[in-house]
Amino acid sequence: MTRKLKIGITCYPTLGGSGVVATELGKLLAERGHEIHFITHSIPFRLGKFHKNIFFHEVEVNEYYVFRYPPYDLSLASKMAQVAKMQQLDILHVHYAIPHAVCAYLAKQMIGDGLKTVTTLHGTDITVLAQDESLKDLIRLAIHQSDAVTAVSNDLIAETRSLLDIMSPIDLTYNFVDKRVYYPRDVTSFRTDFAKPDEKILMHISNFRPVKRVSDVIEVFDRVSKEVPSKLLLVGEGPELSKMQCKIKNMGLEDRVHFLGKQEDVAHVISLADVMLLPSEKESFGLVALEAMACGVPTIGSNAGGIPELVTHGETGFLSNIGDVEDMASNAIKLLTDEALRNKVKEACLFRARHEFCNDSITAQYESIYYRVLGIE
Ligand code: GMT
Repeated sequence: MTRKLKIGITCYPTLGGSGVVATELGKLLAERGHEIHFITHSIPFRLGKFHKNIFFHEVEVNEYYVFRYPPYDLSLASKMAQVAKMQQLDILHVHYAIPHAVCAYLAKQMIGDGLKTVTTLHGTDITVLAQDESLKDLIRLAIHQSDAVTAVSNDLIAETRSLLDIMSPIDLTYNFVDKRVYYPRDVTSFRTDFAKPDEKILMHISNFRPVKRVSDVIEVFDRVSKEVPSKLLLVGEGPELSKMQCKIKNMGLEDRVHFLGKQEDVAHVISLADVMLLPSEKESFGLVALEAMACGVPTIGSNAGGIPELVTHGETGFLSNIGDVEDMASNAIKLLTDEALRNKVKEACLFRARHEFCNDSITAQYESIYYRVLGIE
């Protein structure tokens, strides 16, 4: 029987796709009998109910009065070392390079080589932060000092190599969804809250940062709604939200747009949609497009970063150049007005999500990386 491992996981617990992936991975590894220790500043928001084999260790910052900025990173590194020692961790798996991979390196210095570290790169830790000359060397150091490095798309691997001049191996581990959670839900009873029976629903879910180009979402919807009776549901919150509210008002679209704020039960919400819009400027993977795909909802968006590795143009969605809202709108109109095409694309979405991005196979890939760094083949 393969040895069960003790694995520490650090991620951003309260926001973003990287935190979701890290938390879901922890839950799945725990189901497979491994002991999981989350080391984070708060309980990961997707953790939910009590789980066998999962423990949570809270990182508390030291607020000593001489500190102008309480050093969270040092508290995290100390906590990692403390938990690793107390729980005899085999592996520390950190998600997002800054500061987590640097903290893992420090923890390893405190514990010794018995503790192996794995870093998963998620996107903006490379595509945005590694462009910053003041952080570049630090990120490169953290990557070189990890016992294994994984990235969520081939595009991100290529970006990491070119931006940081990294030659060492990087494993590809795509994002995944739990097929027991993400499947088309019956939402007939609450669909009527948002749209009439003859109206289509377009949806966008994000953290409303400039990189998501929410303004393009509105431009696309404006064009679509002139041709197809439809509503736009905006899910999530973030810095661009109020600007987008103004834009919607100025364009006279208020009656056709609903803001749903942050939502917990994403599979239910996504099942309301006929189309997901993801016109991002940068996107290393695009977890929301996979969540949509698994619920049978195709994505119309940009061909940025890793999106084309996930969305097959013409089969499970339609991709255009960044900012080409005319093309995105014409693809959406084509899809929303052709029922046969919509059904075909929906089937292709369900098949691809289940077969290519299935929780079982991606969890097994992470497991084999852990065994490899531990020298257990
Ligand atoms: O989508 C975001 O901006 C949040 C960000 C994060 O760090 O959580 O997402 C990144 O990681 C996700 C999980 O691997 C990927 O699916 C997203 O594509 C990636 N975001 C970007 O590259 C902008």
